[in-house]
Amino acid sequence: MSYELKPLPYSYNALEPVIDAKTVEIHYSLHHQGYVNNLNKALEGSELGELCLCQLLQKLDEVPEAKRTAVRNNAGGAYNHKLYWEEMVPSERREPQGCLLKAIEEAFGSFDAFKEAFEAAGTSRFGSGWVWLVMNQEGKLQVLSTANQDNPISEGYKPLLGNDVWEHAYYLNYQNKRAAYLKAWWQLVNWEVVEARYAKHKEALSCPTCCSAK
Ligand code: MN3
Repeated sequence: MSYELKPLPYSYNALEPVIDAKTVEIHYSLHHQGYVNNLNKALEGSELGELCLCQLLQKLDEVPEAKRTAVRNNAGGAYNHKLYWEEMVPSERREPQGCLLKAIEEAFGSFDAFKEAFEAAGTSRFGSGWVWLVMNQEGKLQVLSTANQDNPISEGYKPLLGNDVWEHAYYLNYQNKRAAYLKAWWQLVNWEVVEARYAKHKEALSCPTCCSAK
């Protein structure tokens, strides 16, 4: 069994003007596809390939040492980008509502304060990585960032929203202005998707959205 790249849920130019079509095309068809290909290569002939991406990332310590780094990087890359494409799409609403909004206000004081914390964590991530809104094991919300293609799920958190702060995500348009990309990116977030993730994780507090992640 092998992992597959799911079709992008919109056209390459659907995220313009915040993210240009060329960036989306390269990001999806070369970077994301590359992680999927390299994961399949790393797991060739291994039973681990039966696991969904999220299970794989939760069981990194069970991956044979010789393959662990390749699996960590490429299963992470495959899963992170899947979450990323799915949580963006033009939608009418630019703010969370309901239970998620309440939880954000409880954790950060306000939606604006949350955005500030998220942007600050993304800006200060040194080198390549991701910034996340996660749910911790007590069901509370936190902002954190991870290096490279690490996903918070490997540390017991549930990812609700993640922004890619690798230069490949923004460099054509924003060059070295990562903070400007992080600020503009709010225009793309589909809060309905984030709310659905939150509801699912809240309900299950165990293995979440992930099992459809192949
Ligand atoms: Mn990327």
